[in-house]
Parts: sequence; structure tokens; C-alpha cells
Amino acid sequence: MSFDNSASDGTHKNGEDKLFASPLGEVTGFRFDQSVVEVFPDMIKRSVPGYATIISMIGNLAERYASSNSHCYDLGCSLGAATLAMRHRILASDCEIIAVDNSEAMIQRCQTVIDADSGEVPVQLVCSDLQQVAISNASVVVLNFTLQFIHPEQRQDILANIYQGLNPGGVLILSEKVTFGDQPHDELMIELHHNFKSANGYSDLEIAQKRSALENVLIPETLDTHRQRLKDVGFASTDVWFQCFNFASLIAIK
Ligand code: GEK
Repeated sequence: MSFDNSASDGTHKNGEDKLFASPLGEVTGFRFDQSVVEVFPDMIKRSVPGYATIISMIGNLAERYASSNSHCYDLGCSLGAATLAMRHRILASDCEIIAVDNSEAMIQRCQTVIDADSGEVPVQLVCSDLQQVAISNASVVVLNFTLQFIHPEQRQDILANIYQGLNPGGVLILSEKVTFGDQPHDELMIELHHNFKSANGYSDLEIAQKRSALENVLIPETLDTHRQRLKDVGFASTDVWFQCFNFASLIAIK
């Protein structure tokens, strides 16, 4: 027996991502609104290969790099997965996590998630464009699949702001969907990612419509472009610590 539990906004009551399951007359640009909030954990887990590993390792890195009396930032925090990973692994005393997102719907739900969590490290949630946030006294800064949603021309200033606000020895964790200069390799990675999504239950229609919605909204760059930009703003040491197909995470140390 099967039943349809679709809500009128296209989400499923059990949090299953069905946002792009029905044919949409016109696919508009992707937005982090309430309908996305409702399905976000399911959506990101089924769409980003390695997401759970990256979140867990952000905790690992925070344990290693968070220093006493400093700030740890989660920029583009969504529902706070990276914030919670850090919160439960930070050993240094008197740290504060500052989690930022410019989606009101995300921040509201994130507050509920944080309130229900028993971690002891204080968390300050800020609803703001991350470009308006002053970074100061930072030992850890996380940009977990966020920079990709900001226009490439603005990315250098964002990284420069993060660099100036990091304490010496502090770390930036930058996770992104990436593209490859070699076209056959790029096409192979895209195909393998689509196979990953198919295996996670997304139909060809869902994959195609989501891809259209993300066009010009999520703008991937090559790993070389990311490395060069990090070097240009001053990071002494930068490299990839995780990659699965066209999804990668870098660490950059000040
Ligand atoms: C996670 N880090 O689960 N300022 C602030 N927030 C922004 C901006 C901006 N300019 N642009 C986009 N966002 C999370 C996942 S999701 C990635 C990050 C994804 C926010 C946006 O509202 C959304 O919540 C988040 O960045 C991107 O580890 O959905 O693929």
C-alpha cells in the first residue's frame, strides 16, 4: 500500500525532499525558503556526496584548531550541522560559535535546533548576509558549501575579510562543489554525481529541474581557482583534505 503525504507546498511531511518531483511549468532560481528548510537535511544528505563525513570532520578540525577565548564562525550555517559538530568537539575554554545565514527561515529553524541541543559552547545566531559580518579573533571559520552561492567577483573580498579576522594559526574550512578544466573529466564527475543522486532516489526529472534551478545561483569554480584566491588573500598553506567527485573541501591555515 502506498499513500501520498505531499503537503500543498510540494514538501513531504516526513521531511523527504520532493521539491522538484513534479513537472514545474517554469523552474525559477533556487531560494533557501521555508519549503527548503522543511526538507533540508534530507536534501543535502542525498545531494552532496560525503556530506556526513565532512560535517563530522569539521568537528575533528575544530577540536584541533579552536583556541581558548576565540570565536568560531559557521558562515551559511543553514540548520546548524557544522555548528553542532564544532560545539560537541571543541575542547578549548571560553570559545563562542557565531553562526550566520541570510535566510530568515533557516535561522529560525536553526535556533530551534540549537535550543534542543545540550552542548555547552555558546552559540550566537545571526541573520545577515555574511558579507556584512565582521570577523574577529577567529580560530576556526567554516564556509561549508556557502561561497558557491555568492557571485565569484565578491569571493576575494569575503576571503580577505576572513583572513584578516583569523588569528595566526587559525583555519578556514572551505567546502565547495567544483568544476574541472579538463572537459571529459568534468563530464565524468557530473555523471558520477548524477548517478549518486539517482541511487539516492532522485528521478531524472528531479535532477534536471534542480539543476535548472541552481543555474546561475550555484557557480562552481576549479580547485586551482580556489587555491589561487586563498593564496592571493594571504593564506600560507592551503590544500584539499576531502574530495568525492565534484565536491571538495579545503583547509587554509593562516
Ligand atoms: C551545512 N553550511 O549544513 N550570507 C549568508 N548566508 C548565505 C549567503 C550569504 N550571502 N548566501 C547563501 N547563504 C551548511 C550548508 S547550504 C548549502 C550550507 C547547500 C546560505 C543559504 O541561506 C544556505 O542556508 C547556505 O548558505 C547554503 O553545513 O544547500 O548546498
